Amino acid sequence: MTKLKVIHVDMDAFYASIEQRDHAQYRNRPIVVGGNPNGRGVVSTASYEARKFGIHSAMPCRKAAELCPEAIFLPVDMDKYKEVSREIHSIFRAYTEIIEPISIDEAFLEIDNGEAIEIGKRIKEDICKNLRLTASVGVSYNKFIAKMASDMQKPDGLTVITPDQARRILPQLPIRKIWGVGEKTEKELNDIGIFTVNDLLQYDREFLLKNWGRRAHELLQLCQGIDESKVQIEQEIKSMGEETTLQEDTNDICMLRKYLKEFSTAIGKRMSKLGIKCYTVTVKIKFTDFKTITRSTTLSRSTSSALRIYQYSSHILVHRVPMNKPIRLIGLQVSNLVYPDEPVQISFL
Ligand code: TTP
Ligand code: MG
Repeated sequence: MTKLKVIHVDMDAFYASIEQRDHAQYRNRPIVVGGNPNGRGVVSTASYEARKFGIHSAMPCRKAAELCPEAIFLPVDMDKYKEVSREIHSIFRAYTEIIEPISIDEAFLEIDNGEAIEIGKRIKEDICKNLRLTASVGVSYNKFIAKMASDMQKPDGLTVITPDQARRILPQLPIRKIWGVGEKTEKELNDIGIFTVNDLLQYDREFLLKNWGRRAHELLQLCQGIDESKVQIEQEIKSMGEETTLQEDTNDICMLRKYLKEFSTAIGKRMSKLGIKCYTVTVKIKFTDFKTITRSTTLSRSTSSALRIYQYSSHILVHRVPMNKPIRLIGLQVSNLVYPDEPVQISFL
């Protein structure tokens, strides 16, 4: 029998809940954390009371203030939220060492003793009792389904999904719910008539594989509830990266730079969420003849800035990648990572 061994924990309205916990006057009120109603900032998160007005993360604060004039805007207090994040991790460590942090308020845990459901419950209780906060927890047989589960009964939910249940739930889901399907992929799939997971499963598989290659394979796996990725403990995250096989082999610098920009934005966002910075930026290129090269730059100061990562990678592309044959794949990776609590590393440059 497939074991339920993965737990996904995601705190509810994390920054806003901490502020409501620490200031009684904000409880049951629409709270927006990030920026201010007149400033140019965007919403980091909003309390569930504020979400009823349609306010959500990444929305301009000005718009949030229009939607809910009585909303209370609070500045981001990152040091405090990081401290709470550390406290949550020490609760996790009471149950397992296999913890993969995904962001400041989200992590996967692997439980091998067959008690994942019980441990999921206890983690929620510990968080509630010790930190006076709520978490939504998903328990399942792999990471993808566990993450889907934790999202199903937010806030304060505990959702268990067995393989049988996954097989029943998945086909009805909009394709956007599948890991890795963002706005762009959703549109591409919609354009060929795929709106739900079932649509994809019923689609001409050969066509998908021929046109989308590995991406289609991965998508088909997830749509069938298959995800073999491991819960990766923190120390093992030594780098992060993005890459893509191009629709057509090319030497078009503008297009290649556009990919680097996209990758930098995604990587920068992920690093910021984890509070990680990097020293090394690497561009990977596979040419039309499958010859692969990597070219790296090591910075004198660590960064998590998408713009800086883009500038360095773009410089590598323009000055250090020969353009004598078309390029088939482009990738960007950051490594030499610095974690939030580590003393600042002395650069070897
Ligand atoms: P999320 O877990 O995405 O959001 P949340 O915890 O506020 O709400 P939910 O109950 O839906 O999980 O993100 C965790 C924190 O990360 C969030 O409280 C604020 C921060 N964050 C940003 O600063 N910007 C963003 O765009 C997002 C999505 C999150
Ligand atoms: Mg959350």
